[in-house]
Amino acid sequence: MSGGQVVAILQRVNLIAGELADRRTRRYPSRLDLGDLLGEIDVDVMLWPTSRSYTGQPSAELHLIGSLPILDAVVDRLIAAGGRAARAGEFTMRSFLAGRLDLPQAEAVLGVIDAEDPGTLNQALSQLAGNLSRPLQTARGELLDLLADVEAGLDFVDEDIEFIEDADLIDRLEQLRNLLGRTSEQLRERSASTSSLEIVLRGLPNAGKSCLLNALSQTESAIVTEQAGTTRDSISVSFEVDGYSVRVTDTAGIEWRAANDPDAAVLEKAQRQAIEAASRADLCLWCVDANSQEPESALENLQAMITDRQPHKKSIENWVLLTKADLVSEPPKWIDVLGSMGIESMMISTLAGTGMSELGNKIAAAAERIDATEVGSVIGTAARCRGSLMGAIDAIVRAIDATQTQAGHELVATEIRSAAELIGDVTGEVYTDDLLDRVFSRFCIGK
Ligand SMILES: Nc1nc2c(ncn2[C@@H]2O[C@H](COP(=O)(O)OP(=O)(O)O)[C@@H](O)[C@H]2O)c(=O)[nH]1
Ligand SMILES: [Mg+2]
Repeated sequence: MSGGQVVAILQRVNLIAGELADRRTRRYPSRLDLGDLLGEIDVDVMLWPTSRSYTGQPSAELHLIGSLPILDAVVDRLIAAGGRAARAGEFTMRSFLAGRLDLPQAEAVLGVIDAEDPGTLNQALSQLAGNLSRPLQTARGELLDLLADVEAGLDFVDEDIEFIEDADLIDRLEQLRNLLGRTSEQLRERSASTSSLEIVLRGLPNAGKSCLLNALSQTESAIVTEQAGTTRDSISVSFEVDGYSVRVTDTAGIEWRAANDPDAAVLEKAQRQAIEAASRADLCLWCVDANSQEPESALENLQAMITDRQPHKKSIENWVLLTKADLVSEPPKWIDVLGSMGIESMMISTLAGTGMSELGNKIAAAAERIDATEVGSVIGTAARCRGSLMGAIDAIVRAIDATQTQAGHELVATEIRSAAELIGDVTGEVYTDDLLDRVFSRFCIGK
């Protein structure tokens, strides 16, 4: 519970008897009568009676047995006594409004709650500890100081009094630019390390998967031969497409052998690894040689595999790539069959480069979609801040430029002010209801 009425409500339901002895944070062992059916239960009340609490308001926690009917009854009693249910993220939002947390820290609270692995938890904890906010607040304070100096100079322009030398101004702006550059680089690395688009290449042996991996990543990571069955272990390469990080995994071609075949065991392992990789992917690219005369049954197999349940991911995308387009004069007839099955397909050639830039664009678009839907909270901070930080850096660069070219201190002041405002957007110094809505609606109730 949080708010000015906390103590009054606790007194009304007799969880706290009489007046408080003092204003200290303490535990009140107590009992609450829930009527004939549920009887009287033990409730430990932890009370923060002053503004020295998480939310910056009088707050209380009730510790009691966690049975749903009892919890419901207790909440009903508190509401009847004048409380109301908290909205999603409201406790953290009150903490933010009380100035106890800034926005990156509020988002980090959500990050701590949502963390699914030690790496993300560590990022969230360091963000909560202010590792992101501190440099930003320093930068904003420094910008406001510079702004004061520059504007003071403007007031005394006739008297020829300078409050700050141009060389000094440039020097300090450059330091700020570097500081913000490092911060935005950290944010970029952070989102790259956690939210890359996972692409898996699947298809028959010799369909051109390994060539595609090499072409997409512009590396020679996978061995390419005319011999079918060259790739056994899955190979992953990470790289960037339009600033989005993607990771492509090349897998062994789809192939099974009779149990008595000497290669059966290794093939089976390779197949399992490929299926496993595909089930974790965001995007599965099914490579089919455009030269092959795909019989109806092969297409149905492909469709079955594509529509097969993907247990780990809800929104996996599947595209079919018709490879080696340079060897055919026109698209094979069965490309229409794919269309009628609702499967998206495109022709490519890694040799001639056909369709490769289109494929790159589509991959970037998919990465953008994933980036928008899968943002974790701490990553959410990165996504929310990226634009503002880049904008602030640009404004500082323009301020440096304007100083160097003697374009006038009015212009310099405008740029510095806009940089400070953009950083204020990030830390939540300046905020709108929309922004708060976007940040706190992602929380669950009671956090
Ligand atoms: N003409 C042509 N040949 C290709 C193309 N892509 C791959 N190949 C050839 O097809 C064969 C199998 O390629 P590879 O990438 O190893 O197939 P994978 O088994 O699916 O990994 C190799 O001989 C490649 O040179 C292409 O776009 N055009
Ligand atoms: Mg291969």
